[in-house]
Amino acid sequence: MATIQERIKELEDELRNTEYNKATQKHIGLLKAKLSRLEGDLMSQKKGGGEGFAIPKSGDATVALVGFPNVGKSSLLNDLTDQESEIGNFAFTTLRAVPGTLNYKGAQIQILDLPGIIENASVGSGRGREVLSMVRNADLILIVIDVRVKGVEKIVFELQRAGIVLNRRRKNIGIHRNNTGGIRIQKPRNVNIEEDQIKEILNEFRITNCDLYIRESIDSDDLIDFLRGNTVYAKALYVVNKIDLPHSQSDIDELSRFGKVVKVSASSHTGIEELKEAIYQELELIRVYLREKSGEIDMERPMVLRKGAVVREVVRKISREMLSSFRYAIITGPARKQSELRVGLNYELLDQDVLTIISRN
Ligand SMILES: Nc1nc2c(ncn2[C@@H]2O[C@H](COP(=O)(O)OP(=O)(O)OP(=O)(O)O)[C@@H](O)[C@H]2O)c(=O)[nH]1
Ligand SMILES: [Mg+2]
Repeated sequence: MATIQERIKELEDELRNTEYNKATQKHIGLLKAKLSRLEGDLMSQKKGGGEGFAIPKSGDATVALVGFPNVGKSSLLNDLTDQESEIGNFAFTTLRAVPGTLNYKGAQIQILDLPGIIENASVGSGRGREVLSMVRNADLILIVIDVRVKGVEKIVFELQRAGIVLNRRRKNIGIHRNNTGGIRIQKPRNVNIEEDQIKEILNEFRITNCDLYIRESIDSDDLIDFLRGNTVYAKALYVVNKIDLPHSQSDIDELSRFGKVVKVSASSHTGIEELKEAIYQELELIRVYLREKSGEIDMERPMVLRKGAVVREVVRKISREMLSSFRYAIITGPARKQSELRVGLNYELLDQDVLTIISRN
């Protein structure tokens, strides 16, 4: 009997050789489901080894540099942070994770330089599994590309195989497994996937009795990512490096179908400020300033939070006692129309809000 690896290889070959169109759409969905399930089996066989490089997260957010070897990841780390990571004109110069800190607009952003990944990284090639387990925990992924080298879809594919889905969001799907009763599906009318295909995919994951609740429009990839479990949905920026070298503009244009593209040259330091700004934007961080009792505002050291954060998070960061004695907060700031806003703990903050916290004592 073929080993799991051999079956994975066969499926990959078939996937590669199947052109995507209306007629093959369903078949491709099924191939992907099979592949995903087999990879799950392979991962659980190979316990251990996927532990990462034990770099603790630090700062306000973590960004991982991912790409083929020799594309300039370490050069970029050195440009973005005060850290020095070794640079070499050959593959696999970097052999472990090297962290650095980017200070930008008051935020401290941890940047992780990682060893290059190659095809089959997700199933163990190179230090692939360690690298990918670091990537899983990042808040943003920079896919670094050498402007002369094609094949970014291979990187995206390896990430997906490792359960890291880029620039898509988790869909609202629920499942309740039963012991009998077959498969029951509830779905809205506009779902981009037919009932028999859903059943085939469920079967592939060895689910024969369940209630499946699909609460919005999904495609087969969404369903597979859901059933696979442990999928992380990450944001990614595509960083095209070495644009100082001769290249084809149309190759760069093609990349925009994957996501936002930033062009840089690490060695001649071009595009680096734009990259910092793009990282900051993509992380959706907001800065909140605190007004002290004296009335002074510390403009140098904002508190950096995620977009959507509420007053409670600020208060909690200050101290637990503050949280229990909290009465209300006063907000002012460039994003506010009213001059002074009196709010409670669940009020959402905006970038550059100035907060005065009023406590009971
Ligand atoms: N021309 C040019 N060369 C660059 C640029 N950035 C990096 N390089 C060169 O590309 C080679 C690889 O750079 P690294 O930063 O070591 O690449 P890496 O992606 O970290 O490589 P690995 O650690 O092996 O995965 C070195 O010779 C760099 O000097 C650039 O913007 N332009
Ligand atoms: Mg390197």
